[in-house]
Amino acid sequence: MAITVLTNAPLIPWLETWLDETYEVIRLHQADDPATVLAERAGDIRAVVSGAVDAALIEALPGLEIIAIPGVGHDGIDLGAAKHREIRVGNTADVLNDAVAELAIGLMIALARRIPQADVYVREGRWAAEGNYPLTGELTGSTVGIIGLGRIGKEIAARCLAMKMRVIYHGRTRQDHVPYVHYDKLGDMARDANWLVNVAPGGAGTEKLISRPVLEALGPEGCLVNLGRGTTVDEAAMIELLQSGGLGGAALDVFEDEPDVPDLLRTLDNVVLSPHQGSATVKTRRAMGWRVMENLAAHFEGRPLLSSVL
Ligand code: NAP
Ligand code: 8YV
Repeated sequence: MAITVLTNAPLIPWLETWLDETYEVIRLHQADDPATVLAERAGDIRAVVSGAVDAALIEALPGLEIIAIPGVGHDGIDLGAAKHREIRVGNTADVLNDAVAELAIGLMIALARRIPQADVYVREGRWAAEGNYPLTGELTGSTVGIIGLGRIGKEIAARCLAMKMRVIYHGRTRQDHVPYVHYDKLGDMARDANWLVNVAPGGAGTEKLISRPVLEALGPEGCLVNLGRGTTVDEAAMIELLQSGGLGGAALDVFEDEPDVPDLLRTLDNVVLSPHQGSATVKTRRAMGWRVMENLAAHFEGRPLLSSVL
């Protein structure tokens, strides 16, 4: 008999197909009456493929053995509830590092060189009408402070070195085997950096970590790049400082209330916006989908998961 898997949001098409080829899939988000579906089928469900699983859903599924996240971040999963029930939690760590690091560099260059704004300048005929676009900044020779020098952070650091930047980092732990200066205090790093690039995870431990004082320490010439989670930044303070000139610029792939982006942010010229697409390449999303399948197969065959949180 086929193993039953629950999903509660659309997944990449390949993963939807692969799941259908291997498992019985219950798609809660497509059900007319999700509560009835859950009441009738809860006992059959052995796996959930989702990045959003709360304690109530875990409690509603007495046969749940594994949560397979189609991403690396686990801030959408109630890990406490999963641990309590000894439910395994797999993720797609590592397969997306390069794609996310690549977008980080892309956003930095786009912001420093005002690429989106200059593109509009040409398209609107202003080059011919008004003359050359104003001079911009550049990355070369500046200092980048990475918040969260983990799997993705290290790939960003390597690419920043190639851009001839100096790399420093902040995290809760000093890492012995990296050639970058560690800062215990984020505010101190912000003061010493021209760029802050955040790839720390979301969740309670990092809520508004990039606070108003941190942004003020980064200052009028400083730029923030956020690919971690929107919750890690005091978004209201960031917008205010971007508007008043207290912060030089921001390039943002993640937001507090996705997919809603504050109107004010969308009007600012010193900002580059990206719709949470760090891992959103064909190659990487395929690899992430495949990792979900590998984690499920490993679990049901009694092997260790290929990448896991619990
Ligand atoms: P990782 O290897 O676990 O690295 C996370 C880093 O964050 C670690 O170096 C950790 O260092 C640091 N960190 C954790 N809590 C912290 C805190 N309270 N203060 C300061 N630093 C802290 O994770 P990863 O695979 O690189 O992924 C990182 C995050 O990137 C994910 O959780 C996700 O939110 C985000 N992400 C975004 C996209 C996108 O499309 N934009 C794609 C993938 C991932 P310490 O333990 O020493 O503090
Ligand atoms: C994706 C991400 O947006 O992996 C993560 O933590 O934020 C991104 O890769 C998402 O998880 C895709 O499902």
